[in-house]
Amino acid sequence: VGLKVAGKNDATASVERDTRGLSKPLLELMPTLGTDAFTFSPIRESTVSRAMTRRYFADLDAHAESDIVIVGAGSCGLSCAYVLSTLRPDLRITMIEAGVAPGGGAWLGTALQRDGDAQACRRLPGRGWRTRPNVKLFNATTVEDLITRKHHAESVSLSDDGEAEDEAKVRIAGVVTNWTLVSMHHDDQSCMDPNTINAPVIISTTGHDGPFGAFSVKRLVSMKQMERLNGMRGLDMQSAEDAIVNNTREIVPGLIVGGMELSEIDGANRMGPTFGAMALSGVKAAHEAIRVFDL
Ligand code: AHZ
Repeated sequence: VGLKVAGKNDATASVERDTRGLSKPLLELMPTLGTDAFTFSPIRESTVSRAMTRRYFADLDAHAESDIVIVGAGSCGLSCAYVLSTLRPDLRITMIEAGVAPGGGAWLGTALQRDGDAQACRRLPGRGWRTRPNVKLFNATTVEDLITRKHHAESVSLSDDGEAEDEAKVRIAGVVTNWTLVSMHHDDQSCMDPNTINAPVIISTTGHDGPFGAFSVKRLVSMKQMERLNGMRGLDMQSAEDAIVNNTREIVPGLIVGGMELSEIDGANRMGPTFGAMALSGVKAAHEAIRVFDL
């Protein structure tokens, strides 16, 4: 509770005063450890419990109405959050990440290499969300549906039989969330009510198809907003990087898609662990989100 260890570049780890009055650097405590003289001051479990739940539920309450929600904290989502929060500190930005830790595929991809854009991605988590007061990351939380509203297009085109084609078109107006472990058990448990976050702009960066990936675009197909997905193609780094950055865009009103999730819509190639394009797709998604938000 209240412990905060300084970044790895600091010469020594420093510790902020916690709720029990611990104020000395961790390294200075070493001589007293293992002696009878060392003892923690008394603590009650409920103090810790309250500290955790009070803050968590206050955050949930504050972010139930957000300006922008980013789904997925992989390399694309994190770079997007960094740019968005830098350019627009006035916006309330919420990140939802199904996994326990942010980073997505970059954890494995950057573990396989040691230089170039891999290093840049490794640094993204610290810069992208921890240091920005207007970005809140909810980890271990899954987006399990999209909130929709009827879309009122300015010009409604007519099909051959005169029926309005845009009648069933929607705009995305928020997300439905649940704790990841709950989302994974809908088949064998009942009455597990989700939470919701209303927001006029959603940015989906959930990666290519997999246990969690390509979430929003698959949902667009089942919601009949998109006829079908073209599916990610085989590995071709030459074409994949350009395609992902160039195709980052608003797919249906209120929903911007970036990163490898796009490859499932457009049939772009697999990219492999070359994360620079993911970071740049995140930059483009941030600018696109500001454009849509300001409309
Ligand atoms: O856990 C997922 C990951 O951290 C998270 N995510 C997926 N579905 C979600 C949902 N709710 C909340 N419904 C969800 N979170 O989204 C993150 C996606 O990160 P990523 O690194 O997989 O995607 P990216 O597009 O930022 O980067 C892709 C990197 C590449 S390229 C590639 C290849 O060419 O094979 N493979 C990867 C992983």
